[in-house]
Amino acid sequence: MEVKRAARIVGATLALAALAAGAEGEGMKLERAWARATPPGSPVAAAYLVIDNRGARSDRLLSASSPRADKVEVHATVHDGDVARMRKVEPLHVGAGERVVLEPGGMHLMLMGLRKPLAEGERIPLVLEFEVAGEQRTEIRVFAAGSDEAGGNHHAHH
Ligand SMILES: [Cu+2]
Repeated sequence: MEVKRAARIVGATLALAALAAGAEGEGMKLERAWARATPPGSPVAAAYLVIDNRGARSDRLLSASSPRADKVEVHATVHDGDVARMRKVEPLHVGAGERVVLEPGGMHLMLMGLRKPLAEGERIPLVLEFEVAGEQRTEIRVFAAGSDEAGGNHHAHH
């Protein structure tokens, strides 16, 4: 009796673990990663994307990297009177079912120590390392300087 009950509990636990693993594997979606072209000599660029956690567990972005930059940080834009300042966000929390939108005027990825300028039409590899979802890869599409994602003009916060 006890053994049977234990077996049922183990079975249920394994089924749950399998469900969770499936959800983790497909849970984290990186969408619409983009950036603006940078002028020659610019050491930094901001990049934007949507992080959509469709998994059942909340997650944290532990690190970000790109072969085109020495380092990639998550920044928030904080308004201090008329001055917009940037603050490092570490780690970035992405709750279960939450969509975190990085967009001009708000949170962004900061590519620091650019190896060369971002040119319009390029696709820049980007790797995000999550605590639960693990390594997720995407590409940053580079639009003309002064563009928003739709290609129109937009006030830049940098
Ligand atoms: Cu920044």
